[in-house]
Amino acid sequence: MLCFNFTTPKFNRNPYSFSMDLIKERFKQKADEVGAEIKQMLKEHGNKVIGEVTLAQIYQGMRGMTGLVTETSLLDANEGIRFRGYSIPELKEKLPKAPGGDEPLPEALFHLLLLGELSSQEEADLITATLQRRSHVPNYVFDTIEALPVSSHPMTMFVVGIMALQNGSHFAKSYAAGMSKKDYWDATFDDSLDLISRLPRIAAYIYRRKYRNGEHIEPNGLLDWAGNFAHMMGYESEGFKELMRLYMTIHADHEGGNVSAHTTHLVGSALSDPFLSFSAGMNGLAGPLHGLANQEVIKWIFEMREALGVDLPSKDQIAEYVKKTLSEGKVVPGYGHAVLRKTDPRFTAQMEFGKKHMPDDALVQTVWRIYETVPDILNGLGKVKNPWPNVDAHSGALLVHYGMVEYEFYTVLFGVSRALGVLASLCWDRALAMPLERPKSVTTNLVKDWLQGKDNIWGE
Ligand code: CMX
Repeated sequence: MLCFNFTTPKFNRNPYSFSMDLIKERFKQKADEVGAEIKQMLKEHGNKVIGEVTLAQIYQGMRGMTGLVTETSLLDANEGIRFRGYSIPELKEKLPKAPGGDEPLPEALFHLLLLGELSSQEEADLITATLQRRSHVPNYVFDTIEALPVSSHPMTMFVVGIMALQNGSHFAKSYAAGMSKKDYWDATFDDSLDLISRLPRIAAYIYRRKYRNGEHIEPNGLLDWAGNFAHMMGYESEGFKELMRLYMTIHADHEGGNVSAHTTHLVGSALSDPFLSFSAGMNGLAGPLHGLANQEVIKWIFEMREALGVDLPSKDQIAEYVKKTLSEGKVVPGYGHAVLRKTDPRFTAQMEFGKKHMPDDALVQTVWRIYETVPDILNGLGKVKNPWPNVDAHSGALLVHYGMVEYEFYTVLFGVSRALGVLASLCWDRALAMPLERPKSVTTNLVKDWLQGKDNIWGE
């Protein structure tokens, strides 16, 4: 448990910087402990074999191939995600909340991901205040976004905004000035905090530029990170703020192998600074098989409702439409997963939110009917390994309920949240001095030679 003593003379700064200094110190202490354990573990067990790699795996997206260490979360195929050992229902209960709110504060999740410890309310509030304090976005970042056509996809604007921020990277500046390896983690930590503080401002700017005639809303320094994000986008209801707190918490991390997390880690392994690494991860999130699926889901539901001419299609109508989608050689967005083999608990958490706040909403009910219909159909195809819904199957309908109908923006929301997980992981990568990632690849000709029994084919 962290302890904050504002009168300690060691830190003659404002209390918020003081608290982050303590969190930073605690992080470094933990990372040093874990680093020493790993060193010893590798000395004793470094040659132990973890699994085998099949030919199918190297051709088929490395499914199930353990090849990474990510400290912040772990995904079980049947149970779903655990953040530092805590399931989503446990986090909903244990993480601090905003005043009067029921949903967890994402900044408290960040504390957990970073330190592996639940935060007190006071600690969460101090992180909120720190993020507020660091949230200034220089004008040239907005100017850079403005240089793009307003028709650009919001994810393109988001990545461009992140890249414009890179000019302020502590890591890049310190590296250029000859920073020692032992200080990499420190500059990564500062860049990560700056990014997390500023992303909501950039995202809200993009939203208001593209969908609200460029009428921007100043931040409210009294609100929590997600609440302020909702406010800057122009959503003032407590319901939407609560949704943003839940949304930002459950989308934050999904262990290390998913495209956005793995890309951030991979690019970071070249010592690209957190801005370069995170923006690379966001380019991966913008793919329709990953984060863009959230826009695809609601687009698909809107198209279905329009084609059928009803607000709440029956299960039979949904089944017909699903079959049509499949017959056109398309996937059913929001269903399936590379690792999960059951309903995603992130879907369930959103379903519970829907039942509590908007049980009679026709679009939300449509999502539930799709859930009752699609798994059987996908199962019937005989090839889909996971017929159950993932996180993206539900999120759009909740957003539409509060008036956010601009579904092209949805992946940006996912991206703001994902920063919490992948940047906490990047801090760990640097603190544990993770090396350049560089797996071996082969050619099909080499594989064919190997199958014909040629010796010494892998260059051993
Ligand atoms: N609809 C139709 N077909 C599907 C399907 C779906 N929802 N999910 C999987 N399949 C198909 C695959 O396309 C594949 O078909 P082919 O053999 O013809 O190529 C077959 O079933 C086997 O695929 P799989 O092993 O079950 O799934 P993968 O691990 O290869 O892919 C995923 C996982 C998520 C890309 C896939 O399920 C999919 O495309 N889902 C729809 C898109 C989606 O919702 N993505 C979001 C995932 C969560 C996130 O990252 O945000």
